[in-house]
Amino acid sequence: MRMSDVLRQLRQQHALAGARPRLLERFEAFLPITDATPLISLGEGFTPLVHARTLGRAIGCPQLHLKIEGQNPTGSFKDRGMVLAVAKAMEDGSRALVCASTGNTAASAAAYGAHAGMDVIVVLPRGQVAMGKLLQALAAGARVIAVDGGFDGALRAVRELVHDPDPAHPITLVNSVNPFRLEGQKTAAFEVCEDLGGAPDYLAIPVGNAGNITAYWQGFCEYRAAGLVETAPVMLGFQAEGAAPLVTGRTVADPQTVATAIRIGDPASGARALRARDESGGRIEAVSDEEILDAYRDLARYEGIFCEPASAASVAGVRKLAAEGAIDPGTTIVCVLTGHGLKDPETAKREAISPTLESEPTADGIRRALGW
Ligand code: AN7
Repeated sequence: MRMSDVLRQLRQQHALAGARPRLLERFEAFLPITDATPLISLGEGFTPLVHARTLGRAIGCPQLHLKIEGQNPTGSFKDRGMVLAVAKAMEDGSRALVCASTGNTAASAAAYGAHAGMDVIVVLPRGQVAMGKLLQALAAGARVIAVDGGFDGALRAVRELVHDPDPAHPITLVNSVNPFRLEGQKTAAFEVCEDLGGAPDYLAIPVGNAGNITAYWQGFCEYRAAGLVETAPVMLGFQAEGAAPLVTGRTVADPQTVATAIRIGDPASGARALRARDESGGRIEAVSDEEILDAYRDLARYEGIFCEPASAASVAGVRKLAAEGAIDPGTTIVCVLTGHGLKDPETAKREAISPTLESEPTADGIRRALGW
C-alpha cells in the first residue's frame, strides 16, 4: 500500500473513532459537573483491563484481570479524582492547592495544579516517599514540605491549615476528604464494567486511606442503579500487614517497619470502606510484605506489568484467598494495580532486577555472556 493510502485510511479510522475522549466529558452524567466546570484533561482514565492468563492459571483463577492504573498521566489512579478536584477548584476561582501525601497524590496534585496555573503545596512524611513520586512533585514546581509524624501527622496538619483559613492565602484541600476526589475515582469502576460487559464477580484493591475502595463501590452501585449492569462485585480490600487498621484483631505496628506498602494508620474513609465490604459481602484482609513483593515480581515477569509495590497487594491478596479455597476458580476477578513500577526505583533495584551481564560489543561476546 502506498504511504498516501495508509494516511487516508488512518484519517478515515480517526474520523470514525473520534478523538480520545476526556474522562470528565465521557462520564459527565455521573459527575457533579456544571456549565462552568472547565473540562481539563491530561489524558487520564481509559486505562487497560488486561487478562492475566499466565498468572491467573498459576494461582488457580483463570479469569484474572488487571486494571492497569499506572497508565494514567502521572502513573497512578489519583489522576481520576485529581482532574475533577482541580476542575472544581478552578470553577470556584481557587488559586492554590494543598495536600498531605505518601507521594502519588502529591505527584498528581502537582501536575494538575501546574496545568491549571495554580500554586501547589504538598506535605510529605519525611523519608517515606518513593523517589519517583518526590521527583514528579518537584519537577512540576510544587512546594514540597517534609514533616515528621508519618502520613497521619501530615494529613492532620493540612486539615488544620484549611480549617482555619488565612484570607491572604486561600487554598483548596485536594486530599480524598475533598468529595470530588472520590467522585472522579469511581469512573474506574464504570470502565471495568464496560470492558467486561458487566460487573466482575470480585474486585480486589489495595487499601491505604480507603478512598479508592469506597469510590469503586460507589461506582459499581451507581452503574447498577442506572440499570447499566445487573450486579455489583464482592469487594476485597488488602492492607499491608503492620498498617492494617481495618482488619479485625490487627494492631498498627510501627509504620517505619512497613517496607513496601502505603503507611496509613488511620484511614480517612475507613468507615465507608467497611460499609462497602459489608454491603458487598466482601472482606478486608492483611497481606505481608513478602506476599506483596512476590506478587510484584510475578506481575512483571509473567505478565509484563510493572506496578509499584503497594499495588501488588491486590494480587497478593487474591493469591492468598485462592490458595485457601475462599474464591471460586470459575469467577471473574479484577485486581486493581494502582500505580506504576517506575514510581519506586529503589524497591525495583532491591527486589525485582536480575544482574546485568557484561560483554565486549561483539556477537561472540554476547553468546559467551549468555552461556550459549
Ligand atoms: C499506589 O498518595 O495515600 O486506599 O497520599 O499510592 O485510596 O488511600 C496513596 C495511596 C493504593 C491507597 N495504591 O489508596 C497518597 C496515598 C497506591 C497508593 C493506595 C495509595 P487509598
